[in-house]
Amino acid sequence: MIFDIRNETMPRDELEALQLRRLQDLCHRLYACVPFYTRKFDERGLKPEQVRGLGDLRLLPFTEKDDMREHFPFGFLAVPQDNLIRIHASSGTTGRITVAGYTRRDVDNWAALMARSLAAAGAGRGDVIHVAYGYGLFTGGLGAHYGAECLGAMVVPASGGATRRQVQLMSALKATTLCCTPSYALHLYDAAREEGLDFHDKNVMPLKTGVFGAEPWTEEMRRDIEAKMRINAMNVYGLSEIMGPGVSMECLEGRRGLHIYEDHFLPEIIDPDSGEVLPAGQTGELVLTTLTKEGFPLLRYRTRDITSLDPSPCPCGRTHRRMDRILGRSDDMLIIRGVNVYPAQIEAILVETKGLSPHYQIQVDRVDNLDQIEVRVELAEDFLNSDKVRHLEALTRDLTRRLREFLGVTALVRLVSPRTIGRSEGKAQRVIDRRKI
Ligand code: DLL
Repeated sequence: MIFDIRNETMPRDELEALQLRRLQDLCHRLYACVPFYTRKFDERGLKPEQVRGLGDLRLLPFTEKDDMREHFPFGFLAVPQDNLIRIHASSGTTGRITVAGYTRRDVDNWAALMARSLAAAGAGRGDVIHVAYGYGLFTGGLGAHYGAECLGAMVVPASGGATRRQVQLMSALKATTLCCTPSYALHLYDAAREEGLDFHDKNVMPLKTGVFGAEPWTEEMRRDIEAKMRINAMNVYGLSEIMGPGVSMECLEGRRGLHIYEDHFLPEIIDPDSGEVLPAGQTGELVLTTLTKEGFPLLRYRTRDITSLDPSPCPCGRTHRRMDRILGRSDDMLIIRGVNVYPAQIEAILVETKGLSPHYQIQVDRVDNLDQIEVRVELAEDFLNSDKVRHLEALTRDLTRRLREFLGVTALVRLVSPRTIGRSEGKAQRVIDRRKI
């Protein structure tokens, strides 16, 4: 079903005219209200009036995640702060966090875009939408929640955790749509089997659709989930800096690529090394400009997500271009159980810890459909020679606790003897990711 027929099927020429008007308005707002952008425009000798066509987008400056970190927390605010009604943040609780603030209209727009996404997956009034994305600073839970309400469906705000109870709830309340990460969906499936709840028996588990995202997954994983749960497993994409889930979404008819809601977001694909805009169809880094956001609007935000754009018409009738599923990242960010983790965050904690050396390796595996992260780190020579060695257990415990506190994920910590982690002549191989995604 198409939730917003007028905007989702707008003829391309009309859509592009709307995008241009919104881009021009955005440039004026940013130039007047956000000193970061005033400076960037001035450095280029650019005035907002010089943006006369969508092609002029490439004259405008990029925005990087580091820019947002440097201007933490409110440097990108474009409205008086008392216009904000909500804050979300990207995962991680250290200084590397980035926040985004939403005005009333931002929250309403987001709800409508998530409602579009759920409708594209086949959900509507009368559906029971079980939301097992985490509620909190992470955008998954509340994003899906407001979208489900906007659609007029009934929402079950389960959030993450207590997996067995979740599957019982799904059966008791007759959930028809599940929103969570694809790996958690598989974990729910395993838990249901243990509870004797059969997804193939639609009287017990009437689930028909999954709206999965927040981490990379493959076509093989989709087939696996669909066969196990007998559902349509649909891909939803988004990021907290831009809005949250609902930036783009697959439709049932096409199922190849995710429609980017182009009346709200302007996509480009660039070469991540040179920053050059790539021609249609080529694979590169996705860059997004927010056309309607009021609180924290962003110009040419470098997502670091690798994909391509497909301008060909879709059988569903939506005119918004589609992006391929995310093929990778142009930086070293890992997504562990839906939480974004940078190796540099781990390194920062290790170097702060007395008794450790700077030689470490991060191993990521998927066990029983759940991500597991192990941090192996060498003890310092002088620690081994000291009488503190009997405190090894305490050191392991302390490090585990601090990694959990600062990263938001539980890592298995393994302290190893000096010089046991392989050295490399070039770049150290810090991360071994054994998940097949
Ligand atoms: O993950 C928002 C979200 C919540 C999306 C629920 C979908 C569903 P962040 O925590 O800021 O926001 O992480 C954003 O997650 O840049 C991608 O690298 C990755 N990501 C999100 N959706 C997908 C997806 C949320 N469908 C980062 N496929 C993004 C692959 C995804 N990667």
